[in-house]
Amino acid sequence: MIIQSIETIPYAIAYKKPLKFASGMVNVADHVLVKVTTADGVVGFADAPPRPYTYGETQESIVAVIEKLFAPGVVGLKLTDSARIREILNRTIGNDAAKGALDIAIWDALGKTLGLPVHELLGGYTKALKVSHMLGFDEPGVVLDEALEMRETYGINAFKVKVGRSPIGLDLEICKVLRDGLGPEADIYVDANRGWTSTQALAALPILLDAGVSTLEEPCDAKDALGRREIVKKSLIPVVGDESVPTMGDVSRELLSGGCTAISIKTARGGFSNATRILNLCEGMGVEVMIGNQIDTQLGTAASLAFGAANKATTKKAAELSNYLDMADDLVVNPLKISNGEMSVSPLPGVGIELDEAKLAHYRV
Ligand code: MUC
Ligand code: MG
Repeated sequence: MIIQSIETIPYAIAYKKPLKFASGMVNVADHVLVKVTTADGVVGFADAPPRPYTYGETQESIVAVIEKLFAPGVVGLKLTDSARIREILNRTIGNDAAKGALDIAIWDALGKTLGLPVHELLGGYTKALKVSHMLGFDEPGVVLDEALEMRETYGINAFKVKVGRSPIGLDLEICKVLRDGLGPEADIYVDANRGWTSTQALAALPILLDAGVSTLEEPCDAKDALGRREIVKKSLIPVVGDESVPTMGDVSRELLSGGCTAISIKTARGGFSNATRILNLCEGMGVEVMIGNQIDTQLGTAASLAFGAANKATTKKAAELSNYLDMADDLVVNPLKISNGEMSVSPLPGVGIELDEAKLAHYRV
């Protein structure tokens, strides 16, 4: 149970197809694999995805913050010393992907030590989640074809559409094309990644409603507080906080100030421990949640799946679990599967992923 060492391994795996969105683009998974080894020889691991355009972290900063600031305090503690570990991590502001991977690696090691899957340790609500697919920027016909192919191949019928371009016409046209092409049953929702101004988002509201869009994520920057309040007041669909709400404090601030009415939970930000706190806060306030994707690898996706399946509130909406499909390769021995629009949890102890050490050696940088 004693944490003996913490290792950070930067690696890079290309994407077959880049994902473009209002705040940036991903064409390579330049992530950090975090390994926690206990005195009993158990190894837990997790993935940290840097998103500099969203949270300011880089591959180098993740390695540095874990090695210089977190590891010296955490090594020597027990896997179950969660309050002590949280105190050490929270002495550093931000760095939520670094904190998240360390937290998940510790949970993975705990699950393996106890011989139990993490989804059971966290609540064990169900064994499978409905999957939603994220559609990046492209021409309307290309976006529709991708959605139809995802439905045909994997049975997925929930789609998050990236919007946030200026002028807003192309974004809104894509929503209409998707609704016409996918029919009334498909769940279509949008994410502007702060790309629109509040005025643009307000102008988009009736058209989004007309296209049957179910939720509107980060329509403009949450720091535009009055604009966000106005959008929330006028919107007939939930306004979802994502990058504006990485911590519990952010969630309460945004909900209480009227900046959003629903919350995207991402285990990549702060890990299972942070996600559990945010989920409980939202449940207590009667706020809808969804499982988001930080453009995760299979390792990161398995963590989102374990957390989402563990709790009831995270099963209501389809979870964003499919971004890894666009990667040219991955680091796992037992790949994730999507069929009939669902992904099932692994019965293995911990997060349920077996790491391919040969591939890690090949892709490490
Ligand atoms: C999302 O939901 O915003 C894009 C940037 C990031 O950090 O996450 C993604 C997806
Ligand atoms: Mg988002």
